Amino acid sequence: MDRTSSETRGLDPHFVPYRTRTNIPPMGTSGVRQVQEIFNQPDYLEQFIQGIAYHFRSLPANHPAAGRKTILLGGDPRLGNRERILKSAEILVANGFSVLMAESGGIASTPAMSHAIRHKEALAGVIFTASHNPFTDVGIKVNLHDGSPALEDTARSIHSYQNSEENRGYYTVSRDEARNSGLLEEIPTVELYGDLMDRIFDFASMREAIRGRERPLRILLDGMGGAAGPYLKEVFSKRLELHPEYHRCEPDPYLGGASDPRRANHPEPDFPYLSHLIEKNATGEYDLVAAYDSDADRRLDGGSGFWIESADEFALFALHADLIQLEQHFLPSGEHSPEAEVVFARSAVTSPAVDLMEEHLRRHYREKGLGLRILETATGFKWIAEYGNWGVEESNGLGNPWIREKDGIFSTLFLLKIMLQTGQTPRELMEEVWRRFGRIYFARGELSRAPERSASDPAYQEELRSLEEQKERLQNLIGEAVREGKGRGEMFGTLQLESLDSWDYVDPTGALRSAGAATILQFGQGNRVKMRFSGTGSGGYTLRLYLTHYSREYGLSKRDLLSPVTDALSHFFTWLGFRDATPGSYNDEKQPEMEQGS
Ligand code: G16
Repeated sequence: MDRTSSETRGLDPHFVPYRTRTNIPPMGTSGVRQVQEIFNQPDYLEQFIQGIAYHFRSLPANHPAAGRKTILLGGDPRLGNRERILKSAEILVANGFSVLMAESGGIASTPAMSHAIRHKEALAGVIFTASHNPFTDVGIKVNLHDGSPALEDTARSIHSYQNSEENRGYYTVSRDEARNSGLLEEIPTVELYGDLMDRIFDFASMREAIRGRERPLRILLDGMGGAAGPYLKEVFSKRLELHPEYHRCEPDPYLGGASDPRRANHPEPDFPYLSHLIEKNATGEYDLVAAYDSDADRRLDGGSGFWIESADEFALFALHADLIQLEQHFLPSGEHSPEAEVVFARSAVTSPAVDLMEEHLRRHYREKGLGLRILETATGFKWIAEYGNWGVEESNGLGNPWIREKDGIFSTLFLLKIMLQTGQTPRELMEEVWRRFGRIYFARGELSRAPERSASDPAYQEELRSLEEQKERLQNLIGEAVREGKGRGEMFGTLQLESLDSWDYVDPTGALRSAGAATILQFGQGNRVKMRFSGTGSGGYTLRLYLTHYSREYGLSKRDLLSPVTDALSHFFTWLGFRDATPGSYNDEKQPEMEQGS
């Protein structure tokens, strides 16, 4: 491997051999996530970052970002991240890169980082976040020069540099040296993000509409102790001159919860983790309510006692997309679509709410001289980013074409813009969509086992191995059932299993694929279940279950409608011969019934 180019910039990088070398795991759905005890082992971070440096140092001359030397660093505020970011800066500077670090010690949201990478025309960004995982997990995402998350090819290359025989130590400079050389600087990601949102939503016109209201808006925003807070305050208070109630909007090393690892908070914007907000929204006193995960790329929006599911909100946005001139991005001369078609993407396992609007959207864009494509991708927003980023996924993530990541705050602002424009509440807006196009009832559940021991317990590795075996057995049982067509025609509870298939994903280049991206179970009476293993855990396994049921009637009780399916699934796994865990914890168990009022 070549010597560091920092030597030519008057720095004096030194080489430090690793005391211990670890086998760094490959990236999963979205970067790498590990329990902190493993991540904090001596030289783990160093080996990780040095591997990233080797990858970016070795880009071929014909790479679109070849010649660029700037890497952005930032992340969520979880315990230890500020120090990890600075340590990484020392290593990257020693490797010949210049580093731009998010302000306030590196705390930044993933969408703001993604935007800043493009804005600064940087080579890449390294984002320190384990997203919805509690503070006891550490995670790192790598984003490319266009701001999008690294795809499989980059992930594989980084993984091989991290674990290569030649990666025996890391280069570093002192913190002072890095700063004094001018190669480590801070950037104002909050301001850059605020400017972008202003351009998209035209804050001046929104302020005017806000001033014209008879009654001031009541807004409640929950940052879940993550990176969202400073961005929320910038756009809602400073730029829109609103006065929201901010809950957990100070970046917090414990992500809005207890410092005791056994009671750590789960910073995921979904019903099981938002009892406080659910209660407040139920009073009906708030026009707009929202929560964000630790890196603010996902959200849950609602208001006036009502909650909007992610894919439903995407359908709502599809109906009002002219308000943000969406089609500009897909014009023939636009950025994403040489074929002049507007691309609406969604992960295959999410609710196909937007598909119900296909005819309407096709007609709408035909009048503008544009085609339409609605397509399904594998799970992981990186696949949606590849298509221009206008898409939605199963875990409350939604993207926009201005940023190559999902972006929670964008959604809340868009919802607010539509509310101001139409004078309608979130419930009225959603009911209009359902009335016109029908409703997909959607729920997420899981079948999972997590290690009960802590990583410092000597028997931890043994427990992990045993859980890995369970996972393998479950994988094999499902695989065998799909291959041999087992279970077809059988009754599970009150439902008959009509088909059982495996779905593979191939990306638009045809070069990258995700085999077995989902298993699809079609039950009778229009009940469909898709399932896949989570790729963001840090031990144990989680088989995610996604349930859908379509109806023209939108006011039914979701729980009643889906309970035969949850029951059928329990029977199915027992019938398969898998008894180590049973499916449970459906997100809608804690979801307030929102069917009344139809
Ligand atoms: C990432 C992906 C999402 C996915 C989520 C959970 O988000 O971009 O599409 O739903 O992980 O993935 P899994 O089901 O594999 O656990 P984030 O915000 O966690 O980076």
